[in-house]
Amino acid sequence: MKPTVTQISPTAALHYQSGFISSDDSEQLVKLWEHNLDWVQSTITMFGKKVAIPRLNCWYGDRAYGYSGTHFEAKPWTPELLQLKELIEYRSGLLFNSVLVNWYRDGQDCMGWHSDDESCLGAQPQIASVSLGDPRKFVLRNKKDTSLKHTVTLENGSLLLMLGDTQSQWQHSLPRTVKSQRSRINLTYRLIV
Ligand SMILES: O=C(O)CCC(=O)C(=O)O
Repeated sequence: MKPTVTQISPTAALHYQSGFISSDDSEQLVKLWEHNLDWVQSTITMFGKKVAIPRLNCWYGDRAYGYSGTHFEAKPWTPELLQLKELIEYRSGLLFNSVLVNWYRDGQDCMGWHSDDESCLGAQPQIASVSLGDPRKFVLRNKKDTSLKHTVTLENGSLLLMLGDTQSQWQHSLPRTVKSQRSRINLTYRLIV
C-alpha cells in the first residue's frame, strides 16, 4: 500500500502507511521484544525533579543518545531490529543508524509533548516510527499556534515518517487513554549525525 502524505506545513510532512508489517509478524515481534530487549524505566528532569517516564524504553544502534537528562549507551543491533531498519531504508530511501524502542504496557503509559529535536539529529531530523500492538492516537501541535493540531491513529503494523521541519515546527505526544488495555511497542528509527 502507498503511504498517505500529509503536508502539515509547507516544509513539514507526515507519510503514513498502514500494514507496513503484517499482523502475524507484528504479533511475533511484540512477544519477542517484550521478553528479549533490555528495557529500562527512564527518568527525566522536570523543574529540577526526577520524574519516571510512564513507559519502558531502550536504545539500540551505532551511537549513544540522550534527551531531557536521560542517557543511553548504544546496545548492539539485534537481528530483528536491524532487519526492520533495512526494510524501512529500502522502502523509504532514507538512512538510519539507531532506534529508540518504547513499550507502552497499557493505556496508562503515555508520552507528553516534545519534539525529537536534539542537535545530534541535525537540522531536519528524519524519524521513522513503527507501531506494533494496540492502536494509539498520536497528536501533533504547532509550536507557534498550539491550537493547530493533527491526530493520526497509529495502527498495528503501521509506519509513520516524520520529515522536513516536523520536529522544528511541531511537538508530538501520545496521550493516556482508558480505551487501551493492551500492550504496544513503538520504534523510532533515527539518524544521529
Ligand atoms: O510512541 C509513539 O508513537 C511516539 C514515541 C515518541 O514520540 C518518542 O519516543 O519520541
